[in-house]
Amino acid sequence: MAESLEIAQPRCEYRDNPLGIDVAQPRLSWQLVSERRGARQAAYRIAAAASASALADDAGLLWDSGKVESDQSVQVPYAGPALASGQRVFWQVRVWDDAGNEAASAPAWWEMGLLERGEWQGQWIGGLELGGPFTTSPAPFVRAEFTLDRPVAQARLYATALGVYEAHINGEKVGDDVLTPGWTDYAKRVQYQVYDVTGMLKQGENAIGAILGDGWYAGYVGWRARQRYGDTPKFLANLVVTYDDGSSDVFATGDSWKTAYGPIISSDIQMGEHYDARREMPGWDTAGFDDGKWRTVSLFPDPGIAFSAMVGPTVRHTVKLKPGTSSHDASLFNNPRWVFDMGQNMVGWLRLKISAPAGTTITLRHAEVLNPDGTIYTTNLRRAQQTDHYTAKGEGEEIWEPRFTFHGFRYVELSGFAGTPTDETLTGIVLHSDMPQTMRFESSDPLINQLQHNIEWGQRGNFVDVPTDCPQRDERLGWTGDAQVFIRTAAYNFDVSGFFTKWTRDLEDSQTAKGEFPMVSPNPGVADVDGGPAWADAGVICPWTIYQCYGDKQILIDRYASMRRYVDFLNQTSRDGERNYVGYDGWQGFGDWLALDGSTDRFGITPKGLIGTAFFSYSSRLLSRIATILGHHEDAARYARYADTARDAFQRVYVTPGGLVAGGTQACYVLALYFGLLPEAARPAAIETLVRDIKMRGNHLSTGFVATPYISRVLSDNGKTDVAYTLLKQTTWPSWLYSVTQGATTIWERWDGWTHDRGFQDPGMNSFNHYAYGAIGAWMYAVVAGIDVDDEQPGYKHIIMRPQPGGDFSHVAAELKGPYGTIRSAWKQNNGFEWDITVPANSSALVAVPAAEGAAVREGDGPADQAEGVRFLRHENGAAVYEVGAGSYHFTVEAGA
Ligand code: RAM
Repeated sequence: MAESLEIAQPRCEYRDNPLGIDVAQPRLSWQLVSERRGARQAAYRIAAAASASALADDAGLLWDSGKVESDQSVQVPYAGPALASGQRVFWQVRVWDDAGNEAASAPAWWEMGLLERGEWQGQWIGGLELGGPFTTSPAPFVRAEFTLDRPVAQARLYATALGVYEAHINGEKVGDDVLTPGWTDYAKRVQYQVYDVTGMLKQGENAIGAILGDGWYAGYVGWRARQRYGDTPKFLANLVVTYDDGSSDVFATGDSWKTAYGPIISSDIQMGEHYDARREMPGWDTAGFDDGKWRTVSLFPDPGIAFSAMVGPTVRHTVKLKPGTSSHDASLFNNPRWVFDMGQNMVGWLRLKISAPAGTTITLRHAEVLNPDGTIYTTNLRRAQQTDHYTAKGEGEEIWEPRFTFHGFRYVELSGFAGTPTDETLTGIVLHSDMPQTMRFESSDPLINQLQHNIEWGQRGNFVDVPTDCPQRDERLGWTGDAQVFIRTAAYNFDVSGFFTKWTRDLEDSQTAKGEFPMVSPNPGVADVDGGPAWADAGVICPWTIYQCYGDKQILIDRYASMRRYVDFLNQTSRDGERNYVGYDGWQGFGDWLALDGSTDRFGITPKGLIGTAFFSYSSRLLSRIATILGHHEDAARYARYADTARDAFQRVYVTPGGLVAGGTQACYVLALYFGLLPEAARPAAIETLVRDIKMRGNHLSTGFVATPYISRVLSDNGKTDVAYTLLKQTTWPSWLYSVTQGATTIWERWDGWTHDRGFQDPGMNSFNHYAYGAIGAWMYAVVAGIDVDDEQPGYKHIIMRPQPGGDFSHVAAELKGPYGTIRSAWKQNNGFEWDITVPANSSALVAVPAAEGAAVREGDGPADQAEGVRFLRHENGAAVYEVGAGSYHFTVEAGA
């Protein structure tokens, strides 16, 4: 393949062959695969057709881009005629590279969803009983039968719920998604799913049904009562059947459907599920089932909200885990309790396999940690029960798992089981939004590798249709601050493009008329409206980060109006650029949340006005850049002015002429430096003061949620990489590795979640799976491994590869599957420095090889500056800097050079 060209990964709207999208001009992307140095795309041609055969014949096309001389291979918008609901488009791209090679992608397709709300037929249906603010009701089953009298060519199920649903056809669950349709602000919008169910239907009698759960709509959300959006779950489905003869029928939910309550006695995301297998209704989802005792469903008026096709991935089972050690506690007479260790703080549930007499109820309680006596510690769950009960039917081996709940846990207590559990009794089922994993980071330090593992698992467990703070206690909310803090790291580890495209829309849905972004989104009315500094700023930072990491301009266009409304709100409620000034009567914010900076409360002692003014300047600065990118030049000037005014206010109010920053915490210096808020002359003193504070604390940080993501970068960007490494490698708290040394398998909410002398921190706020502090990941990948974006050519079109070795690592290897292909950076350091990199075809990189001025840098077996595809630029900050085209390179610098 060496010199040749291949085209891989034809994708549409970030997905492979997406079924059911509602973007009018879907964006198409592909990757060039070539090992030739400098390989670039010279031109492309996209052909799109209404059928696979038309595409193959290249005749009667829907759209032909023609040969376009361009190197754009990511997010090229479809520009053919408007597309209709349900229309499938087959497409293929042909590419010419700069050496005249030519290749085509495999044919791919996308299919449109139901584009107009009016195209949905039928009515919202549900069960007969309502729960109350504190009482659950059983899960309704709904069903209908229908006859197909002609051969079926194609069938699609379009389905959604207010609540959560599991659809069934002819005895089988439709698709492999769970917790559909996901969580949005149900007062404004609901997502729907589309399934190809052609193979599930048969000529003759057919049955369709669904099981409905309370989900986020009617169940407990946050720490408030149930029923945040509505009192009972509701289901709407359209089964569109197209026959061989081209005619079609729609079978929709409505008054011909029947309902009954079955084995799911109660089901709630936070509380857990109770399933009584004796109440199963075998065959309820097959034709011919006797539903004589079922009642006609309840019909509900249409809420008049927007319907949206899925943008991000749905939630699925991704990994199975087997418990390791178990311990047996017979203290309860006749009711032994077994405690199992899953070996991993995970999110999902357990699959139970047992044989027990009818009526035996097995209880599974889930917890993240153990008490010193080996029992499970559940105090930090607050009100969330995360307890499942299974009542056996007594018919031999029974296998069960819950449907409409999830638990955050590592340990599980099994009780009510008379026998002795075996290896087969429990299986951990991990679930989360099924984002492709994109990062691999490995180093010579096992503790750092475990930290990386913990960051990844924190993301798995907390990306369940929305980015949540934690997955276990009675919270599990889309905290905007947490998401903002972690998004940069998240976008390395997994492909979160679709996930955040969806959630930034949620953010806009939850924006107030005044322009405030809330502290949680979706906002089920659990918290005040203005999220405050660093929380509300998610509304600007998150779209910007998706643009940086995926080159997605559309997200900036789509969110632009809401970002403007927000920054205008900041401006209107500021005083001469100062925000959250003394006397401001709005929300002051969460401060540097959970900082251990000497304060005794969780808000930290960093002045809130300082944080507010700093973020006002930062968000205005980002918006000004966004306005420039989108060509809104007047806006760009206006928001740059806001950013300057806030910076001036910051200096006026908080900075002394000698470069001291009021408040004096690490956070004060970190924000001032990272956001560029200091006069140039004051920077060196500020950096020294920050370093002095770190040293004075015995090489510990004192920052909380807000400043921690930036502290290492501030250090390494200002000649203090060694100090950043000292912090990274610190194993006593507060530090990233402290929890690792305590056996953590996810990131803790608090630096001191558990300590030898004090035991557990305040149980009211002590999660062991909170991704926020995992934000160190971005620094490890960008600075330790040396893979970073270039804002001028985002989405890794141009990569900044600038590793800054240190911290006694002898090797570090990272791989990132970016929009152009896999970027690699692997360095070794013992006698000299060796560095292997790969720059994907059709991208390029700035490569900074750590080397003293004048040192001989080699690439392959010759001097680097003479190597093919390598151009020397300059020597700066202890590195020889080159510009390279696509390809794999091997750089070496001799020891002592
Ligand atoms: C807690 C959440 C979250 C944080 C807020 C301020 O309740 O868990 O992490 O952002 O408070």
